[in-house]
Amino acid sequence: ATEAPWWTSAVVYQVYPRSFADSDGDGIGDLAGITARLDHLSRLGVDVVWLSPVYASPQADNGYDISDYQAVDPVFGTLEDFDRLLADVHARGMKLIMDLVVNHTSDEHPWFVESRSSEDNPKRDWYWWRPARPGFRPGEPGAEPTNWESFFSGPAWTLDETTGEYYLRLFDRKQPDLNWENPEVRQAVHAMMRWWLDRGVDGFRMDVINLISKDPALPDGATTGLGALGDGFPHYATGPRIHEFIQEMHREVFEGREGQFLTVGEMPGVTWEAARRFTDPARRELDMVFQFEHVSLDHGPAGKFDPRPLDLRDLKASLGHWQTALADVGWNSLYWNNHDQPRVVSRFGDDGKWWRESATALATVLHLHRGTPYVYQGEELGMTNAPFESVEDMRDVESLNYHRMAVAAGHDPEEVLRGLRAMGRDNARTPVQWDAGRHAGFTTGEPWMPVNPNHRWLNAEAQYDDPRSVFHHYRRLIRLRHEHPVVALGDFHMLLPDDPHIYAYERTLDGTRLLVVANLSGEEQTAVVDGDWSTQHLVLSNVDKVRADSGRITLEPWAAHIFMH
Ligand code: ISL
Repeated sequence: ATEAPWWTSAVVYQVYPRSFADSDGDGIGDLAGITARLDHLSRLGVDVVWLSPVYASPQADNGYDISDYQAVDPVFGTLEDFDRLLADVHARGMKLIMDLVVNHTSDEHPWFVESRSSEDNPKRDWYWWRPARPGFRPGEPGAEPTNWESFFSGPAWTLDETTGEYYLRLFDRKQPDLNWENPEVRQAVHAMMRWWLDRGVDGFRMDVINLISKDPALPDGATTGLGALGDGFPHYATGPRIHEFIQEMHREVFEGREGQFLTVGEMPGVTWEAARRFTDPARRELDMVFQFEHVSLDHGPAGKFDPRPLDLRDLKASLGHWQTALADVGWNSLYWNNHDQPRVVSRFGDDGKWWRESATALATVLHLHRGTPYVYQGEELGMTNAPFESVEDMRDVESLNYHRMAVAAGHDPEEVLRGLRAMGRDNARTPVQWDAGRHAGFTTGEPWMPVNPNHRWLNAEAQYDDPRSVFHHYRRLIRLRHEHPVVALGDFHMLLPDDPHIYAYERTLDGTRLLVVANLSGEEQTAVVDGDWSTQHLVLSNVDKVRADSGRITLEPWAAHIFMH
């Protein structure tokens, strides 16, 4: 057996630069703002910073629409600001990974500007161009080359007047999909990646990387009842050449420098079977992937904006299954939150009466699994969803498009708003709450998106001096992973799978046994588990009084305990 890679005991912290910290008062977070707040990350004890996109971008999707991969957007600063941030991160013993968004570019990227200019432009084939559907005139309803629906509502194709052809864009109209079938595209991406690695970055989080191989026949998707649009997912996700493309990327970019970097592929809809292949070290593809099963369990029949309550048994079955599936081969990533998900304390916890308890209980449950945990900015403070009054308070292209189209299709506007309030991505994007002052210490100007009014009591400054705070709980969880190999590497065994309120599991490594038992409900529970689990073995809890006697454990609302012997 070889030694476990460094990232098996690491914790990653995601920074969404727009909302992290603003240094120049323009109301938008920036690189110098991050550099000025690195103490926060050192105190927390994380190992890696994942920086969401800071590249040049028209910001149609907050930087996930890139117009120059080798430049920093002026809104975030300069390349010099970036180099300073990277140097300071390294000086503190942390690493920094970049967001790699190469399924699509901005429509303002020079590659696309050229590509759209004429049908015989040398870069025409760098994107997916197709004529209108036979028998339809360009622009007519239904004339799109396929019936695929965009992630951001409506058809996945946009007509370009220049040539009268359509281009594929699985996300916004300003995010045309690159054609990875074309080797020049792949070479350009590899060269760009090497440029960043040579600059000193420590790896990449790869945006929707399982979408880069499409079935070149572009078949229509199955239609599901009412809507005229079809589900293209089976034809553009984890397509025929996906493993080939990722292995080629590994060879072209990382070969000979293995072990230094971290690669994590974001993969909506990925199955555990595919995830095993992507993360099997022998296949030389990726270190880990972000899967979406556990953050889809509360989606209703009409999708993510039709939420229903989570059944804890489903969550345990799902995460437990991924633990087992990637036990002998591959590696899991662990997350509740990122810039696309509502805040976990509001979603699966209780952001009212049991705010602190539920935020820390959920953190405990996640962080003691086997895998690499990701903390999204503000999660370590227990930040909550935002009190959006109307759609005017929202900024996200996904939410705005969905609202417009759902209302136009005759849905009840109040219902639409309810879905957006619960599940909208803007919940994750309100500014980080540093202190109780004006705009939470995020900016001296007008923030691009209002700060949550609860920053008066929910903020970093208030938590630094409070040992019971959410912040210090996260800090302790991170330290446990660093100090105890059983947390990083131990085998996982789910306990009490049928209990609707208790999340419990064991981890074992060599002679060490570790028990996590958490009450994810607002009522007292009793857990009965095998083994000599008593208070003298307690390692960490989020409540002051713990009652445990030979495996009979009383759990106050949202109590979460870790035992070890
Ligand atoms: O939140 C979603 C929409 O319902 C997800 O499906 C999301 O769009 C998907 O996870 C892909 O996300 C990534 O790529 C998008 C970008 O908008 C997201 O912010 C990014 O994380 C397009 O680049």
